[in-house]
Order: sequence, then C-alpha cells, then structure tokens
Amino acid sequence: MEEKIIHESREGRVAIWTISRPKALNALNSAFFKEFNELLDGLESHQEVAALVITGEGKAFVAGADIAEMQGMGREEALAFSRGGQKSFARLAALPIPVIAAVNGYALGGGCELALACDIRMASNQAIFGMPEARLGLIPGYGGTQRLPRLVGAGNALYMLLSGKNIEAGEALRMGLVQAVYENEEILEQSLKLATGISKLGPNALSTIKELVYKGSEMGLAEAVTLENKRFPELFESDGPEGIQGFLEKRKPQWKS
Ligand code: DAK
Repeated sequence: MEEKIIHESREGRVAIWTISRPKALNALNSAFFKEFNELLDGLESHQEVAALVITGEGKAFVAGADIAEMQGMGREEALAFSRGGQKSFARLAALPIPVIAAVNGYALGGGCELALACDIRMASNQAIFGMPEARLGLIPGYGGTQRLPRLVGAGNALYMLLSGKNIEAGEALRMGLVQAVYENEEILEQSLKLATGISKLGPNALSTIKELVYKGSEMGLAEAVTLENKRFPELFESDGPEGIQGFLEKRKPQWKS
C-alpha cells in the first residue's frame, strides 16, 4: 500500500495536515492532490473542525509542483494539471473555517501558491519563499500570478515572479506575504496557538469575515460595503446574540454551531 502523503492529526478542534514526501521535498504530485481533495471532502461534510493548520515535514513546506510529473506533458495535460491544482486551492480558500499555513521551510512555486491559498501565513525563520517557474520556462499554474499581487502588490509580486529569486522570511514579512516569523522550533506551536485561539471565536462570524474579505476584494468599495451591510444583521440570527450575552455575563460564549 502506498504511504499517505498528508498526515492528519487533531488538537482539540484544530486539524493539522502535515505534508510528508521528504524524498522530493514535499513536491505536489497527483497522489497529493487526490488525498488533498479527499481531506477537503471530509472537512466540508463535518463541522467538528474549527480551524486548519497546514505544514510540511522536514526542511520544506513544499518545494513546488512535482517537476518530474510535468516532464513530457503536452498542452492538454498541462491544462488539466493547472485546472486541477487551481480547483483544489480554490476549495481550500473557500472553506468556511480559517486556514493557517505554518511555513517551516522551502515554499517554492506550487508550495508558495498553497501558502497563498491559506488565510494566514506564519513563517519559520528558516522559511524560503519563491516563484521560480520562469526559470523552468513556465508560469505559476495554481493561482500564483493572481493571489500573489493581490496580497503583496504588483511591484513585490513582479519582483518575485520575474526574477525567480527566493526570499527569506524577514523579506516575506516586510512584503506582507507572511504575517509573523518565529524560530523554527516554535513555528508549529505558535501556529497551533493562533489556530486554537481562532477556533474559539464565533464560527459564523469567521466564515462571514472570510467571505467578505475575499469577495469584497473582487468588488468596488461601494458594492463591497453593501455586502458587508447585508451580512452584518445576519449575525444577529446566528453567533451575535450568544457572543454579546457571553460578554455581558462575563463568560465564554457557547456557540451553537
Ligand atoms: N519537484 C520534484 N522533485 C523535487 C522538487 C520539485 N519541485 N524539489 C526538489 N525535488 C527533489 C530533488 O529532485 C531531489 O531529489 P533526488 O535528486 O534526491 O532524487 C530531492 O527533492 C532533494 O532536493 P535537492 O537535492 O535539490 O535539495 P537541496 O537542498 O540541494 O535544494 C531546493 C533544495 C528546494 C533549492 C531544490 O530542490 C530546488 O531548487 N527544487 C526545485 C524548486 C522549484 O523549482 N520549485 C518550483 C517547481 S515548478 C502549471 C501548474 C503548476 C506549476 C506550473 C505550471 N501549469 C500546468 C501551467 C507550478 C510549478 C512549480 O511549482
């Protein structure tokens, strides 16, 4: 039997997915995407997981799409390869729960794109980010040319995409590509701490915030704040009353879902 590439564990209501294919620095192959989509199926159909942390085993988060698998691909296969990855990462970004990338090492190409599809990126001081596709005569195929400039601005994105240069965690922090940097030994612990804190907040509030940030960034400001205005009162029929009551009674809210 083939060994699993993604090892799933739980800490309270936080799921941890550890990508483990150390022989290829956790490069993303078709077996990875199969498992990834099965795990997404599980998350979408069960509500007990309140936050997800994705990390890598060894010295890489993910060193990219599997270059060996791309060898000999024709146009049709490349289209399917790119679409499959894009769809998978879009599913991840659309999860109603917060997803944190705990970037422990190399996050190159498809690995950087995976981190970009997460909601929050935490980096180890040994993390290395890069979009080296142009070195291979390619472009990022999993949403990277679009998510990267939306996150760090066109100038920083073009610097990374056109030069193919790697950047270290400190530079990634300066650009806004990552939200925090920790010592390597602490990266998972700190990411879990953040995820655990988040997992205690109003679940409907969290999913609404994600929806508004992602959908709103595709809209004009007036339309986006109208959407915010539509969602705000909806919270008064879900998490809002319990959150407010809990505050006033000086107790932790007991969310219904
Ligand atoms: N794919 C397959 N194998 C990889 C790999 C990758 N991305 N990265 C590393 N490996 C393998 C190496 O081949 C090596 O295998 P063996 O030779 O031991 O069999 C093993 O992992 C250990 O790697 P190294 O010996 O190279 O380790 P080092 O510490 O010396 O170097 C490194 C680490 C990360 C600097 C180096 O491995 C490296 O440069 N790796 C490639 C990084 C890279 O170029 N990543 C981007 C991949 S391209 C698209 C869809 C998607 C994409 C593009 C288009 N469409 C369909 C349009 C996405 C593209 C990418 O992500």
